[in-house]
Amino acid sequence: MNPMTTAPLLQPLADEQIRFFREQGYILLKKGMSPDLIDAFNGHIYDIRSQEPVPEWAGCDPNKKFALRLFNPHKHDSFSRQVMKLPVVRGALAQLMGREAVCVQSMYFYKEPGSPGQASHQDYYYIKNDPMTMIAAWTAMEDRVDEENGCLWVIPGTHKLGLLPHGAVKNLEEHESWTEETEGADTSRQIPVPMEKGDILFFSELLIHSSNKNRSKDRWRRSYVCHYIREDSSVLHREDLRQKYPLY
Ligand SMILES: O=C(O)CCC(=O)C(=O)O
Repeated sequence: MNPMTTAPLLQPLADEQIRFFREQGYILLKKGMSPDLIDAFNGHIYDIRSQEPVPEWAGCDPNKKFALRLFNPHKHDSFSRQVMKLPVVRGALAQLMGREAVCVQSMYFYKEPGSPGQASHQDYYYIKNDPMTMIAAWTAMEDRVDEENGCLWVIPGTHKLGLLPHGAVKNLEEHESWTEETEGADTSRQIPVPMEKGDILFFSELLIHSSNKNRSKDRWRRSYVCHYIREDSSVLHREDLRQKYPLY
């Protein structure tokens, strides 16, 4: 017997779930990340912005240290990279893409009470990649992520529409002004995706999705969102996202 073996990839998704993703453009993996790991990661991210001075890469408005988001922590911080490489995420992505994924972007959202959400959009509009293989993994970092504190909303099946035009955000009370909004989408078909701590939502780069304002009094809506492409894809337009991070 050969005592050496390469660790096999996890295969957390059943065939039926992979079919659901192909049909609807998303799939929710319940309890994908352990609450202990999330608590440690939330604390670690808090510590990064609590440093004096805040490291340059994590820079922010000094009066709003825990607002909006931390952009691309995986490029600078090994804990963020480890969470980006979670074996269950790596395995699910390989199942959905047909071969291994690499990471190109990460975002840690604070979404503090009272803060606006992000208007309907398709991620491909912001990150053009060829061939089109990008999938996001959006992890809930709070006990409850729901309509009150600004959960994600998706329009099932819209990943089959191709890229739609995007224009100015229409409702600035609800949504951040610095983003753009899909035009011509039938938002009456959108559904909320309530999540619990550690649930991971995988969704296609063409799926129309959004989030609303955090209307809770005191519940944050932290999330860690990483974007992955198939290892043989290349990011074409965004120079800042060209570096591919393997998941092993
Ligand atoms: O978390 C949110 O509110 C929006 C995130 C999002 O739309 C994205 O990562 O593409």
